[in-house]
Amino acid sequence: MTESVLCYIGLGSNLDQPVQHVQCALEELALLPNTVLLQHSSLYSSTPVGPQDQPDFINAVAALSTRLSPDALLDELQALEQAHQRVRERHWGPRTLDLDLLLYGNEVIDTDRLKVPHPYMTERNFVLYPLAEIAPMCEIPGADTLTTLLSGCTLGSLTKLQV
Ligand code: ROI
Repeated sequence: MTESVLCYIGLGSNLDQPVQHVQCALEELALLPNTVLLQHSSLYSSTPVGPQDQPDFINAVAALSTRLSPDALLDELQALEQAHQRVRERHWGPRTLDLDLLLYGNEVIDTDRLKVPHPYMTERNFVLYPLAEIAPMCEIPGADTLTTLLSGCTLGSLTKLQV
């Protein structure tokens, strides 16, 4: 077991009452072993990146303090996705719940199973804006500051929900 590490998780859902899936997943993250849910962003709706013939997504970002190793945390996240009946029908297609390990402290991880920082996080408005809401000064290893990244990333259709 490692020291406590500050992690950020990206949540996304666009099937079967996505707001409920994301809210429920936030509660489940708070129950993970050796982990504390510190904070989470508002929920946002966003048009899909990738194939457009799918519903809009609900997205959020959560901050965790965890003693789980990166792989153990990934195991827990994948178990939660499975518990939400996640099925991968097609690449970049719709999903009931997606839990992405965005950041694990300031570690850079590049294994077959896990890439941290999450490879696309620096270009996705549905990650950067919720992340900035809870951690405006957060550092992304190997990337520009969040402020700089945001200045190059349009808000587009991203809308904060009042839920
Ligand atoms: N698009 C949006 N807006 N939000 C997501 O969470 C999301 N997740 C994905 C793909 C299909 C790439 N597009 C997305 O995995």
